[in-house]
This record gives sequence, structure tokens and C-alpha cells, in this order.
Amino acid sequence: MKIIDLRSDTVTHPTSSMYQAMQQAELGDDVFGDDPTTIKLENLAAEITAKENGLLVPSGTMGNLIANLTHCSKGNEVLLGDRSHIFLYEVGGISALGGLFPHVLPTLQDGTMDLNHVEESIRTENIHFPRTGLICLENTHNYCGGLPVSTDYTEQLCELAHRVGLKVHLDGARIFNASIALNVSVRELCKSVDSVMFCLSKGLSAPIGSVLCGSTQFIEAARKNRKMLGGGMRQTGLIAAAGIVALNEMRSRLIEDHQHAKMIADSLAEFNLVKINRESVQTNIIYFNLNAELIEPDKVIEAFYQRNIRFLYLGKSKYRMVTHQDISKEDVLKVVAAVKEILSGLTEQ
Ligand code: TLP
Repeated sequence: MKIIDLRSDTVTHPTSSMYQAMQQAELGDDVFGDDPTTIKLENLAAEITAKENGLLVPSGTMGNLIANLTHCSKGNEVLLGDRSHIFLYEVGGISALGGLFPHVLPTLQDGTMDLNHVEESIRTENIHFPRTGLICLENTHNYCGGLPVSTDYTEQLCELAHRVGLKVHLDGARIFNASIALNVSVRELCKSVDSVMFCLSKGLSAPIGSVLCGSTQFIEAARKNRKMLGGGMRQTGLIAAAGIVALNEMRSRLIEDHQHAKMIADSLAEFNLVKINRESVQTNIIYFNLNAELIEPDKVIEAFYQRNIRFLYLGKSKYRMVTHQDISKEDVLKVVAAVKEILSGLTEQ
């Protein structure tokens, strides 16, 4: 019986053409800088994001950390949203390993930070103050329901930063979902930021890896930081080969994941006991709340588990489902049927 795994789009398995590409990949040693397949992937990533160069990294978390380490010096302050992945879910790495000081601003409902607030928060020269080193943005914004952030906002933020000599790093783990949802190229969404990290291993279904892109000088320094963190790997062509397939074959199908997410969100919204903002379901992430005093989270998860459906309970009556390549239309219909059956049962009790 197939497990319908909606915990994350990170659970996707490689496609058969990825396996084939991995088997045929030309390999070298990436620490010596001579793995041809990795070089090909990095060049392709740079071209897609309108940057000079790319760097394959083992994970999105390491990509964001390397970007922060490379843009900043120890003791610098990093401006970022209080619901950003870097702040919430990356183990405080920028402080623990980079000696950086997070200056968190409220993340607005649309995944952005208020631009006036950003401007006011940039430190002036004063003996008491840390130096502001970097501003981080996230697109799509995971915690804000996978909302895509517009090119307009990105450009305004970059204009503000660049005016005072600051850099902007984009956590674009799901930038391809943003591009599809907004009908804007990834190039447009990334062209004004100084660096961008995107993940191959989420909706694009590659088994491992993310790519950090930026100027040649930035990537050179980032490569050294990657080595320092233990992220220098050898026959990375194996990973890169799947990544190239991910970029060439898996981008346009993300629209299906967005449609599937909408179908599930609509089915959840039919029940009064579910709190969901359907408008915020624009990509592949669905967040919803079920009053934990009325329904025990364990029971909800268990009822779906019995029907081979998995998703996450995040605490405080909040749940998350994520659609992806391994979730077919048929699976979505099963989820919709399970939602009806389980939630109607709860309403009747
Ligand atoms: N997000 C994961 C979990 O860590 C929550 C998920 O299942 O959504 N930036 C963003 C916006 C992300 O959502 C993630 C992963 C990362 C960075 C980190 O990527 P990895 O997992 O490759 O380190």
C-alpha cells in the first residue's frame, strides 16, 4: 500500500532519469575542482539565477550558513525575519558557527519585512553598535504558507540595501515554486540579490543538494567556507547529475503540486473546525489549525496514518501538508476523501 507522504517535499525520491544520469555521470574530484558534472551543474545554476557562479552544497542549511559567513565578518549583525527559516530552523548556526548577531524584524503575513523598519534597523556608525553585515530574504516563504514574494519587493529591498553598501542573501530553497506561482522567471526574482541558495532536493526531487550562487569573488570565498564546514565532497558528479536533471526536467511540473495543494486546502476549508487561509495557499505548502482542545493532535495524525497518509503536527494546533512529485492526482483525491471522512466524524461527535 502506497504511503501518501505529505510531511515535506524533501521526501521525494529521484526519478528514473536521475538514476540513469547518475550512472552515466562523468566524475572527478570536486575538492580539486575537476568534477566536470558538478561544474556543469554550477554553471547551469548560475545562468538560471543571473549570477556569475554557483557552488554545490550538501544542504540548504549549509548554503545559507556559508552565505552568511561569506558576506559577513564575526560580530556583524544580520537583519532577518522572525519567521525566516534561517532564524527558526537552522539551529542558530549563524551565531554558533559564524559569531553573527541576528537582528530579527517581524515577518509580515506576506513573508516580507516592512521596508521602513528594515531601513531604520540598519546600524549607523557608532562605537556602541555592531555593524550590519547582511539582510536575508526568503522566497517562497515557508512559515508564511509557502507564499511567493514579488520581484517588486525584492528589488525595493535590494535597492535600499545597496544604497548603504549592504548585501542581500536570498533563501530561495523553493524559488522555482515562486517563479511558477508568480509567472516570473527565476532570473527576474534573483537578479538584484547578491546571493541566492536554492534546493535541488525539495520540489525538484533530486536526492541531495542545494546550490549557492553569486559573484565569482563571492563563490571563491564561499568555496573555502564550505571546506571549513566539512562540506567539501569528492565525486559530487553523482549528486550533480541528478541535480541537472532536476533543473532541466522538473521545474515546469511544479504547477501540478500547486493545483494539488489548492484541492486539499479547499477540502479542509469546508469544515468550520478547520482554520485555514485559502488565499495563502499559492504554492505547494498548506498550513491549517485544528483547535487542540476539541481534537487531540495525536488522534488526528493517527486517523490519517491509518489511511496511509502522513503529514506534520507542528504544535500549537498547527498542521502542515506539502505536495510534491510523488503525490499524484489520485493520491490527492484519497486525501480529500480522508479529510471528509475524518473531519465529518469529528464534527458529529
Ligand atoms: N525546510 C524543511 C524543514 O527544515 C522545515 C521543510 O521540510 O520545509 N530554507 C527553507 C525556506 C526551507 O524550507 C528549508 C528546509 C531550508 C532552507 C533548509 O534546507 P535543508 O533541509 O536542505 O537543509
